[in-house]
Amino acid sequence: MTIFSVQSTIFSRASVVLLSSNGFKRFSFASSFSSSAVYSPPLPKMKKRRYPIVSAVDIGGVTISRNDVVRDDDPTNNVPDSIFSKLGMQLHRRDKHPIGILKNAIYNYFDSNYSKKFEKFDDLSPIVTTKQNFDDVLVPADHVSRSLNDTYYVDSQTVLRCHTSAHQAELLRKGHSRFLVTGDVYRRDSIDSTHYPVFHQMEGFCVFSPEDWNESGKDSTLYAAEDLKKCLEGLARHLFGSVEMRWVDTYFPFTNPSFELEIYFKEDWLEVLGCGVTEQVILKQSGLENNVAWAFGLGLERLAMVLFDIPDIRFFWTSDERFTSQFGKGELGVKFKPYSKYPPCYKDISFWISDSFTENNFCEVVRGIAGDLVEELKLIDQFTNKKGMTSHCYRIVFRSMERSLTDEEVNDLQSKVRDEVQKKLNVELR
Ligand code: FA5
Ligand code: MG
Repeated sequence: MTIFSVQSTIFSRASVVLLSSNGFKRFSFASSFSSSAVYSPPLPKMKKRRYPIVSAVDIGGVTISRNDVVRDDDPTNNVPDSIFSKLGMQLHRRDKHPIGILKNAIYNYFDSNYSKKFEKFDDLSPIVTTKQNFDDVLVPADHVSRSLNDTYYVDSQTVLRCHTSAHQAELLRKGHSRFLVTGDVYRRDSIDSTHYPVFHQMEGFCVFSPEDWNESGKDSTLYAAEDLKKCLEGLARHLFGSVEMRWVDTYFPFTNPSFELEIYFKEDWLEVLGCGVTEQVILKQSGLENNVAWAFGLGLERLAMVLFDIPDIRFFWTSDERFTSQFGKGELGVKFKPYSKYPPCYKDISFWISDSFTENNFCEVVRGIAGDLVEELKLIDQFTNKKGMTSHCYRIVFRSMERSLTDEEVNDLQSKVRDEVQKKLNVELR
């Protein structure tokens, strides 16, 4: 995990604004938007693995079939069946699921503190245009998040949204000025207990008019930034009571200034949200040039992990009753009781990488084979020999959350991983 973060945090943190006692023990997570790293060239399309899956899903009354999303004939398409199978699951719309319970608790906070002035959207389609996902929110043409390595493309102009910010501009244009958008978002990412290729975000957006800040005597940006922090600190207290948290300065293309909120969880700082004062250009595009606004994007799994004490992000996708039966509609204070932890099984794999090798591609190959049986994937050693060849050694941790894995099963998974990395990633096993 740490290895992956090193790459994707090159630029991000300028300073820790509000430090609590453990302030210097930092641990950061890969996150595509708070990154200014540049685009890497598209990779050749990988052959899809067949899954026994449903052929169509219904999202907000629109039917989406597998062929709409997984296209073997389009070289830009990089959506595997394992991802298609997550479309339409809508965990955030299930009142007894931790993600749905959390969404409703956040709704309650906004309803009671802002007298129901925030409009709520939770069934907007996750299939959006590159204009919505990137251009409308000022993501630069060379930003890393646009690459095929980071984002799932349906075709060259259509993606699975990688953040709920994809809906900001459209809702503003339609005249909405205070809203919450909840939805599933998709990212090619690393594998560990706090990252999953599908997760849920809630976007918040709030537009102010001159009369709002004039009275305060403050400059509009400062007014919005202070209001934003007050709102989110209040939300954190509403959800957690007292919890150790800190603000970190960061960068997003769509906000300035920009911040992240981190919560101390399981002896580390966990980034739970990004936010900031909206770039004026975005407001101007919707005819709101005399206004100022703030926006935030919450990572719902991360907040739910802290709230319900859920140790691994894969739990959200299990249908094991020992998990699902522990949560009930409106029950916020519940702490998850783990039903025995099954033993992990470690397997190492070493290979000479090629120029086109990326860790996200490797993660996707492993997930394609092992699904949720893979808990973590870590680079444990790397070196370059005299001929200039670079070797990577990864440790794969296999563990089921539901049962003990047999040696045979794990050996079989590992042998498939060895076969497929050679075929798909153009690497040479050592
Ligand atoms: C964004 O997605 C911005 N759109 C947030 C934003 C909105 C900023 C509006 C400003 C204004 P970021 O990439 O940092 O930012 O993701 C936001 C949150 O999603 C993170 O803080 C984290 O809680 C969660 N998150 C990111 N990647 C993953 C992942 N792979 N698995 C689970 N949660 C994740
Ligand atoms: Mg982030």
